[in-house]
Amino acid sequence: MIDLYTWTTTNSRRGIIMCEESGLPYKINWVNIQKGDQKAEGYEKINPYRKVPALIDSDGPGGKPANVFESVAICFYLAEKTKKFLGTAETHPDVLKWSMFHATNVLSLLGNLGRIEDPSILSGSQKLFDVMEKHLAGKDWFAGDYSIADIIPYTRIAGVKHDVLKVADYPNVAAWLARVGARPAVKKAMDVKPA
Ligand SMILES: N[C@@H](CCC(=O)N[C@@H](CS)C(=O)NCC(=O)O)C(=O)O
Repeated sequence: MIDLYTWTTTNSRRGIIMCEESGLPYKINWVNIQKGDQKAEGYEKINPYRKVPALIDSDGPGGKPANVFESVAICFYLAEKTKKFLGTAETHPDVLKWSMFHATNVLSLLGNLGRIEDPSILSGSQKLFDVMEKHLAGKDWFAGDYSIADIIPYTRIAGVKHDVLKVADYPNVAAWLARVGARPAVKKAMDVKPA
């Protein structure tokens, strides 16, 4: 069983989507970061950085419990565990490079868009959108079939709300976003709410 520690934010939902897509049994433990649950005694054993999401897999490698924090690490961990969403031998290099493109550029820069007043964040984000728009021309997914290279950026791009940078101005990215959002696992993960 996988215990997922998460909340309703962009990074949190990435973890939920990956659990849902993996098809493995998992339980959500809501960590209300607005109320400060991440500061509770003991949570540092689940994530020393005291952030969500994180997981404990009771059936990790060698049948021993495994602890994983960082939403992108959760995507890689569950993809490797289930041997899903990592591409074929041929497309695996593309899955790796686009996953890391998103992890190291898209997640960080777009996370600051509209939050920090710095023109380089807008111009940098526009450059990322130009790259994605060009790459997705004539393609359904970032790297062959649907993979973690699509799961990793989804919630961040879905969350873009900006006066100048609009996803609708990038039709290939907008169509990709709709395709990912239409997946039953993604819909379920985006809708689940704390009781
Ligand atoms: N790079 C981390 C970022 C995690 C993160 O920043 N989580 C936020 C919610 S989106 C959080 O836990 N905030 C609570 C806090 O900072 O106290 C990941 O992708 O997992």
